[in-house]
Amino acid sequence: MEFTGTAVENYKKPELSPERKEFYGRLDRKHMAPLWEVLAKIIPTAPTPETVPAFWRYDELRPFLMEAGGLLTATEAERRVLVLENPAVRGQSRITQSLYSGLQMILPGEIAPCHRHAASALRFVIEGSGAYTAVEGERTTMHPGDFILTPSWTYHDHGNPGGEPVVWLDGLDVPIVNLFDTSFLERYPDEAQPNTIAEGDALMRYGANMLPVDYAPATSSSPVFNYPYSRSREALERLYRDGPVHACHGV
Ligand code: 1HN
Repeated sequence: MEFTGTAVENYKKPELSPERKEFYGRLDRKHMAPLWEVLAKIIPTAPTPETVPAFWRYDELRPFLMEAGGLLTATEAERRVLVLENPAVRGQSRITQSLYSGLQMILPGEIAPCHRHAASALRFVIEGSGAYTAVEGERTTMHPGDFILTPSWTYHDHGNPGGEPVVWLDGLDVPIVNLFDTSFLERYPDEAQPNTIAEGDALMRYGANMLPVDYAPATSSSPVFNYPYSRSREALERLYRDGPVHACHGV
């Protein structure tokens, strides 16, 4: 798309005479403002992103995460997460204008209690195995590289019955949901939800190139909520071997 930007680019704010200034002052007291004073700012001739490129090194962040592990439990914190804040919008709990992100850790024996919220989450497992995320009655064990979804308004909790810390990257659409003033959360009455569905059920039922004959989706969310790295990796390696490999994107 090309920004020809004729109308607004040529737009100049009208002179600020004492008479006008006085008028704007009276508007201000009635919670009004003249558009011609802000038009160029609220609708520029080309996108002017507020957030900036930034880079977090896991090596540098990891010790802080471990320190947080010694300071408070996952239950106390509800979620033990260090939020990645874009340097240009500190304090707004966002990594880009539209996305929240953070590094979460769960230690052996811990439970991050069950809740659901309007925001949707995705997770990339970074380190450790043996912890699980449970979504709507089904657990999935986390391994590095796994991609896990918890769609909007699905009950989810995390637990670590294993022997090592497990760390993952969370991504949520919180800033988008907040933009519409529609963010809310509900806690499950117990710390963990009952484990009612066998592990791996969703992947077999909906992710094996088949669907149940009477399948009628209740929501627009994917019923598959774990994309195990072992499978993704196998597919990527095979595609890489067989080609074609895109010069830019690889496979
Ligand atoms: C949340 O529910 C999780 O379930 C992680 O692991 C991060 C950030 C904001 C709001 C809810 C989780 C979150 C969150």
